[in-house]
Parts: sequence; structure tokens; C-alpha cells
Amino acid sequence: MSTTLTERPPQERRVKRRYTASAVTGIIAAAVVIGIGELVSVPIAANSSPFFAIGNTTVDRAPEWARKFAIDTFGTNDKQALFVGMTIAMILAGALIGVAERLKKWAGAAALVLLGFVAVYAAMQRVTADWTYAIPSIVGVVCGAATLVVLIRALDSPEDAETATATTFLPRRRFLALAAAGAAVAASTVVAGRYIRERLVNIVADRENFRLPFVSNKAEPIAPGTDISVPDSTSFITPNATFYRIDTALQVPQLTTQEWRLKIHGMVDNEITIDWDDLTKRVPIERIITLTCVSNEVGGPLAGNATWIGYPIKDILDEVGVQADADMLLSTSIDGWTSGTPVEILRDGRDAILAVAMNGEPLPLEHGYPVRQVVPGLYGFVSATKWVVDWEFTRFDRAEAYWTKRGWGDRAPIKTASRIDVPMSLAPVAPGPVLIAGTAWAQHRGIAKVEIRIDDGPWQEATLAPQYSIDTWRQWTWQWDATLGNHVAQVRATDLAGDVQIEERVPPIPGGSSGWHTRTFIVR
Ligand SMILES: Nc1nc2c(c(=O)[nH]1)N[C@H]1C(S)=C(S)[C@@H](COP(=O)(O)O)O[C@H]1N2
Ligand SMILES: [Mo]
Repeated sequence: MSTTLTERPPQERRVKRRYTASAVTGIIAAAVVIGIGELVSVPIAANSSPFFAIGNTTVDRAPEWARKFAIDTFGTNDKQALFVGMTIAMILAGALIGVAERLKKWAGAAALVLLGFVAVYAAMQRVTADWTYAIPSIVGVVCGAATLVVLIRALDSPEDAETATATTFLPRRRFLALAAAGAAVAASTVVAGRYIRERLVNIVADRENFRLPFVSNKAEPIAPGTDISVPDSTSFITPNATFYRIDTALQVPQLTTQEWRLKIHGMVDNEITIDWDDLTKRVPIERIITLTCVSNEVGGPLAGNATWIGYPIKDILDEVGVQADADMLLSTSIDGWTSGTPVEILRDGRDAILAVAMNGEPLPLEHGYPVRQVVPGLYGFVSATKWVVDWEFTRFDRAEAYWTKRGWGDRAPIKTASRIDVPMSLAPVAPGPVLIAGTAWAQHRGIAKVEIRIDDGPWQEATLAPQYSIDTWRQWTWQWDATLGNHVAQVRATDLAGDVQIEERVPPIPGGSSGWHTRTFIVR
């Protein structure tokens, strides 16, 4: 026998063990809540599960500083970061609940029920919620509390106490068996919930069966040289796999073409609901359009260019007879996110579409399958509703969309921007000729000129790639004769209206960042 075992009285050691076991019990109970909640949510709605209800409501309620912190720290991995954070919080809360139950009968169970109320509240905050959204959290908490109480009692059972001697400091077998069963229930329900949901909705099969509409109104061909083909510089078309993704959806909505409907109502003469067949009966167009996110920082990556196939929004506006005093299209996604788009812009002749395809395939699920909006010239948050299911025609003085309620602007045209892609920042560069290359955009105005300057010297005109259209970005190159030392390069663009990109640095909120992109190179 080792000496350490006899140093402390056995009783104290047992108590220590019991706290660990209690904490583990609490974590298992919390996991049971999540797992059962996930499974029970399957026939109700994906966002009614306690985990995702709390996650989604957290996202919707997050104060601007927290959002900014998350984006600055985790970038487009902010969703994964939230999941990791929630899991850690769940483990901590579970451990506390377990210990509380051990210290005072029913205290842990009461805390669990309290958290259950939070989950029910969060679920009821979902835009699509009805009373059934409370069920997954309630059933989950009942099962979790039962797990907690049964396990803690097993830990405390008299036979256990009686047999506890100096050598039996491990919890009894009965407890271990029950704990293993609880953990198994939690794990299997999470997995089963996911699996059954995928089988039930079978969104993947729906997307695979989707046939691209035949388009006679095709996008203009891309002229040679439009893509500058400089390694590491922005390609003219952004592949779907690397296209930036921004949305508030913690679970990608799973909406089949058969379930999809677009309800059109509000200030219109004819309220109608369009289903998939009604939509695809129309004449589609194919266009290349560059999307940009308002959250993009100067020089940032949140822009992408794709070939879209879609149905002109203007035709549908004419069909429903939008009333003269309606100035906003408030569009809503299946998960309740909203954007407000000026009606005037939707009918000024630009190629605003209800898109169904992106770069030759049905929309990827995370880019809005089966139907999303694409409006040239406007930031995504006021125009690019993915998984769109509802259109209300209203007025800017009556309605406010998701981000506008949170301090962002309401009408948000894309600001002229330019970006240096290569060489990379602080990349070692050899003296002599160096190719600087990048992109510039001013959607629906078009890029007329890009200029570069080194170390605050005179502005020099870059060579522009051919303009594809005023709705797409335009690539550029500039040959620099680099000399030894550290040098600062700066870029600015001018749009076709003659307006020079704004020099003043402003942050993205409320209407998009501005300022000239700057890079430092080390020439040696
Ligand atoms: N349903 C839904 N649509 C949405 C959003 C969202 O959060 N939910 N975000 C918008 C924003 S802010 C942008 S920039 C674009 C991004 O589109 P992408 O993810 O396809 O690049 O989608 C827009 N559409
Ligand atoms: Mo955005």
C-alpha cells in the first residue's frame, strides 16, 4: 500500500471523490438536456432545440461590442467559436449543478429547471416560434433533472456509505453503471437527432435532383484579361468553396424546393404566394454580380463575385402591383432574419434577382438554397436575403430590418473600395521590378481608375483589367521599380461618375468602412 493513501483520513478522500463524481453527474445531466432536446426538436423545428435556441437568441441579442470582438477575434469562424464557448459554459454550469445537488437535495435540480426556463424563453424568441417550441427544452430538462437526482442519490446510497472503507474510495459500481447509461443517452440522442433530421428533410437529395434552369438570357462572356491571373491575387470569379459566408444562422436552414414558398403581402394590389413551380415557370437571366458585406474592413476579404442564375425581381413587383407609397421591400428568411431594400432600386433597371444558382450549381445550402436575393450595388445586409420566404412591401418610416435595429444603416449603397492583394503584407521583396496587383469595386457605378502611390509620392495610374460590367469588381496591376528599404504602398480607386474613393477612415458600422488600403513591403 502506498504511503500517500494513508496520509489523509479515508473519509476526507471519499468526500473529495464525491465532489468530482457530483460534478461529472451534473455535466452528464446537462448533456442529457441537450441531447434529448435535440432529438425532441426534430419533428418541431431545428431551432427549437435548447442548444440552438439559446445560441441563436444569444446571437440576436449580442451587444455590438461583443459582436465586434467575435468578428475581430474569430473572423468567419465566429460560429464555431460560439459553439465552443457554449459547450464550455454548459460543462461549467453542469458541474456546479451537480455539486449543488450533492450539497443540498433538489438545489441542483432547481437550478436545472431555472436554466430550462431560459431555454424555453430563448426558443420562444425565434421568429418562427409557436408554443410547441417550448417542448424540447421542457422534455430535455425533465430528463436531465431525473438523471441528476437518480445519479446523485446512487452516489449517496446508504449501502455505498456502509461499504466505504479506506480501500473503496471509488464511487460504487451502481453509480458508475448509471453514469455510463446517462452519458450514453446524451451522446446517442445528439447523434440520432442529427441523423433523423437529415433523413427526414433530405435536403442533400433535393439539391442533387435540382436541374439548373435553361437560360437564354446569358451573362456576357468574360473577355480575355478580365482575370489578371496573378498568383495569390483575387480571381475574377470566386469559387463557391471560397466565397465568403456571412449570416446569423447557427444551423444552415434546410428548406426543400417543395416546401419553399414566397409570400408576398403588404402594400401591394395583389397579395400572392409563389411556390417553386410558379417561380421556375418564369424566364430566368444569368448575370455576374459582385457581392460585398458592409462589415468588410479596408483591405478585407468579405467580397466575392459569382455567376448567378435567377428571376428578375422587377417582373414580380409589376405583377403584384406595388403601391406608390411603398418604398421598402422587407424580406424575411425562413429563420426570421430580415433586410429592407429600397423599392426604387429594385425597379431602376439593375439586375436584381431571386437567384437559384451560383457558379453553375444550385445555390450551396449556406448561400441560401433554394432561393436568395442578389441586388447589384447594395451591401448584403440590405439586399441579399438568403433562404427568402416572405416579402412585405412597406415603408422605411414604418419598418426596420435586422441590422438597422442593431445600429446599422438603412439604405446602404456599396462604397468604392480598392485592395492590394500582392505582394503580401511585409513579404520580403527583391529590389527591381515588382508587380503589385489587386482588385477594386464600386458596384453599379463601375471602376474608372485605380491609382497607387509609394511612400506618399505622386499617384500613378495602375493598369486596369477590362471592365466586365459596372456590377462587378475590376482587377488591376502596377509595375513598381522597388528600391532597398521599407516602403509603404497605398491604393485608391475612382468610380465612373468621377468620384474618388473616400480617404477618411471610418469603421464598417453603420454604412460600410472607408479609407485607402495601405501595405508595407520590405525590400532587401
Ligand atoms: N437569411 C439571411 N440572409 C442573409 C444574411 C443573414 O444573416 N441571414 N446576411 C446577409 C449579409 S450581411 C451578407 S453580406 C450576405 C452574404 O451572402 P453570402 O453568405 O452568400 O456571401 O448575405 C445576406 N443575407
Ligand atoms: Mo454583410
